[in-house]
Amino acid sequence: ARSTAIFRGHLVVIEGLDRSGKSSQCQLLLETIQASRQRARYVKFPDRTTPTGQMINSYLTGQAQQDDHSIHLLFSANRWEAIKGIEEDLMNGFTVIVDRYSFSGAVYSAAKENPDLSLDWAWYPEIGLLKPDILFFLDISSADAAKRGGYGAERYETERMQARVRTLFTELFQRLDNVHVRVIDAGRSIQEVHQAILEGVDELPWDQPLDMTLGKLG
Ligand code: Z5A
Ligand code: MG
Repeated sequence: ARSTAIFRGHLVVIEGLDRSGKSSQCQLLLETIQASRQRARYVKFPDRTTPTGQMINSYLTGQAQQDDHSIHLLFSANRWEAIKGIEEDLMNGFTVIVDRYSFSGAVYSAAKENPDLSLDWAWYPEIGLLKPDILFFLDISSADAAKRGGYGAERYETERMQARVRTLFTELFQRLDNVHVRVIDAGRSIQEVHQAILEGVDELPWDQPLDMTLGKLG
């Protein structure tokens, strides 16, 4: 009998600005991969269902106060506690689609303009987490995002914050030269954005070992 190699799945991260369509695209990608009879799973950060996630949710919705550093480390802990499960799924051949990850983690905290919380400081707890095989950054102008509805009621959903976030994402990607980042024009239709993401996913090689972790900023 012919033996078939079982390859690990891909770690696909979708990042982007507010209302750039991350969750919509993750859902579509999940459906497309599953429709082609491949294994796939969706993970969203923050995962608000765990104990750390519930604390994060209370903070984001304004029900609880937190020191900037403390909440930052909770967001990071919320990823660290999930990473073993993600690794196991990848090794079992699942493509894992991640809706926001370490990149949002560093950028939103650094955007607070707290002089004691630099981008370098914010990135540090992410070092050692699994590195995505590909990261799609959904780029959208603030004008186009505004057409998709006003700001929500959560903390960080202000124009000043979002402008800082955009600048910091650019700086972060420039300083991470070994992360495979693909910037996607997310101002197009949902289907057009989906096609652009699929093209990137289809190009990924299948025979890579799972030995890649996020490293220091350059
Ligand atoms: N945060 C942090 O500080 N630290 C961390 O470590 C992490 C996150 C992981 C909550 O995140 C906050 O946590 C967030 C970052 C911070 N703060 N802010 N701002 P969240 O991921 O839970 O927030 P969200 O509300 O789910 O995400 P979002 O950015 O606002 O939305 P989205 O997922 O990018 O977009 P969407 O829900 O897919 O689409 C938005 C709307 O636009 C919806 O009505 C769609 O139908 C529509 N849409 C989508 N695509 C299109 C296109 N192409 N055309 C037209 N309309 C579209
Ligand atoms: Mg979302």
